[in-house]
Amino acid sequence: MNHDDVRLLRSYLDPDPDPDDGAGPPEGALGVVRYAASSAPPMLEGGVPVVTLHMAESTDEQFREVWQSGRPARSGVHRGLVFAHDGEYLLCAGNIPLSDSCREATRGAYDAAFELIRDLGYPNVFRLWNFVSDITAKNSAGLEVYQEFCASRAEAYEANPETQHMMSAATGIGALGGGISFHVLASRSGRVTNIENSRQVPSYRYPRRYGPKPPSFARASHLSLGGESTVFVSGTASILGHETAHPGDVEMQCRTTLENIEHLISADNLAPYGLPGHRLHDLRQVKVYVKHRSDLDLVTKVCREVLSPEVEPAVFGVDICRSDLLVEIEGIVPCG
Ligand code: 3EB
Repeated sequence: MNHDDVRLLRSYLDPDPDPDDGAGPPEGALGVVRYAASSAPPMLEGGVPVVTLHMAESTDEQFREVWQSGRPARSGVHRGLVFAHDGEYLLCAGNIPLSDSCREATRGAYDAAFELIRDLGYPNVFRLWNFVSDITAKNSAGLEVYQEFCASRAEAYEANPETQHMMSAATGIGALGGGISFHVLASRSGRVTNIENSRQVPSYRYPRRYGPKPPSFARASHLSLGGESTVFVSGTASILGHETAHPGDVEMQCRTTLENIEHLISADNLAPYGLPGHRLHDLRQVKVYVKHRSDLDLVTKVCREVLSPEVEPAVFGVDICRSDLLVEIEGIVPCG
């Protein structure tokens, strides 16, 4: 590959121009994620992976996120996952259908993703998303779906020590249907630094009360490649230490979440990683998840107050992984 050609993956999040139909993915896309009013398993459309998540009611605005490398990609299907890769970037997506227990299917899907990453040679995972319908519902064994998902994901990471560094920035959030949909972005030669937040206990050290095995993700990941870099901010909630701050108060949860992100990307928090700091105003491609639809307007207002006026946050009314968490926010800081 011509090295001058290596660029960070471009992406954008827009209102879906054509939510009801498949006009097809835009030219040069590595993958497309649709935040839609119904779900579909990930599939290849014209050779491009398309993930359709049930994240909106039919009257809500729908969004589309496009990941674009501009280079020709090869795509395929591997053990139920769809993927595309272009020599520098890999996007792969899977779906675990609804059932009473997601344990084996989650393990199998994560194992398959790790295998693909290894076999195709994209070991530098920098962003993962997990959309989980009925996320706080209990299965017949009395375990919440998210907690069972976390246990199974932790086992997949444990099963292969070389995947530990793949506990990168992630989102774990509710969806309105569709089982568990996940997608992963990885790079061949980029340098990934996984970042923790000094205001929060690392997710993989949460105590047992949040589930039999802790979640497996970093608070952010820094990807550096070809002289450019990006900070990917994980789904962030009103958690201080490991505890939910301001239960029952959505406005304070929203403000605390934004403060958590502000601190996460600050010079204070990033200096130990040898990285410069950023401001909340630098956050782009912001997604906001709100547990109660009646809080959508208030949360949108608070986010608009604090974020750059250039940012149009995509706001979704979906459940969140703990019964007392009311808001979760993620985004990207392009560092040039
Ligand atoms: C938290 O901080 C809130 O399980 O992949 C945020 C980001 C959350 C990722 C995941 C969960 C996940 O614990 C929830």
